[in-house]
Amino acid sequence: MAGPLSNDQASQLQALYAEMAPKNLLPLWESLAQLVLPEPSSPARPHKWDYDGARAYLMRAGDLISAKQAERRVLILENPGLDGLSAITPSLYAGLQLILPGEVAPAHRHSQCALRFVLEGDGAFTSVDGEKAVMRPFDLVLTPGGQWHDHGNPTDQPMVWLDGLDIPTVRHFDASFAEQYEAEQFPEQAPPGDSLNRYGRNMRPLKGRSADRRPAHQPLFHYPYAEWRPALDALAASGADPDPHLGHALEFLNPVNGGPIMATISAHVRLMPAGFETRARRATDGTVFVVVEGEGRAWVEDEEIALVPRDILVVPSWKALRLKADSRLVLFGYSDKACQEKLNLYREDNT
Ligand code: GTQ
Repeated sequence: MAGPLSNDQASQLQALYAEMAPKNLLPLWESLAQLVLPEPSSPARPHKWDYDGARAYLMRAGDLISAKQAERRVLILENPGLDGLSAITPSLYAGLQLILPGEVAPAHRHSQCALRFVLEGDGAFTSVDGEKAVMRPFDLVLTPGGQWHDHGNPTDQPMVWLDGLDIPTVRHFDASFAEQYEAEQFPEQAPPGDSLNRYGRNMRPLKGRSADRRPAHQPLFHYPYAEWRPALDALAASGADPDPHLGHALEFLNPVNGGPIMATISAHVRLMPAGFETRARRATDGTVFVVVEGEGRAWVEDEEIALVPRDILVVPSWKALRLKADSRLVLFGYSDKACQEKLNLYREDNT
């Protein structure tokens, strides 16, 4: 529109809007600039949850409701900018799940993809289509969409892990289906660790029925700390220069195609040597980080955030992140990069 509106024009337009609104018709020209942004302007805010603080509430919940009663006893980590949405970024969900000794979280399946990143305890399991992954600290375990899963804790210590799901993405597409299994646990189909043995070592079964048991597109669902942590150390020890924006960083892969771990979620780990300071980097994938080891500081734009082990930090889309390792710093991170790349939306800016 060339030039400002005359008073007469403006008042006639207001009358038009008022008449159209009850017919569910709206003028695009009043909102175009907010709908088609020149660059991302996330409603999500950077935020850090300290583990000990959140854990105290989770344990109180543990005294008040059983895993069975709750179906999943989880505290949702809701982004302070996404009130009421149960979302940590506009596309992703995060929660802290507690399973006490002897408890079972009953079998169900749903469209949503989930990852679990173990924060506390050693020896509980997630069973996926009847195969257990025995969970140890800082293991990554997947329950891809559509697969039956239950959790149980046969140990004498509480188990806590971070749940990362694509709940808001599935909600966005209006595509959620979920069902309970008829029994508490899905019947065992294979010994614990079977898929890891067959698909987790850069190999795959040459032949055999068991090769067909897992869904062909998603055979591997356990990425143990005992494997990913030494890989990062070896990289650091090799003399390779850390990436100036990331440090030494490795992405978890689906062995079928070398792509991201699940259809909607990507995950990675990174190691920054003591004293290392990254350059600022921004990307369109708002990312949830867990501090695995070490102490350091993050700057999200100008906000400084101290980091200690088990802290959970969310960095929204297109906010510049800079990290400094005060001691050797190891982070796990997950984001919707997998989904954005499929939609040709992903961008990063490494300045
Ligand atoms: O363990 O299946 O945090 O279905 C949220 C939804 C965990 C789970 C969550 C879920 C689960």
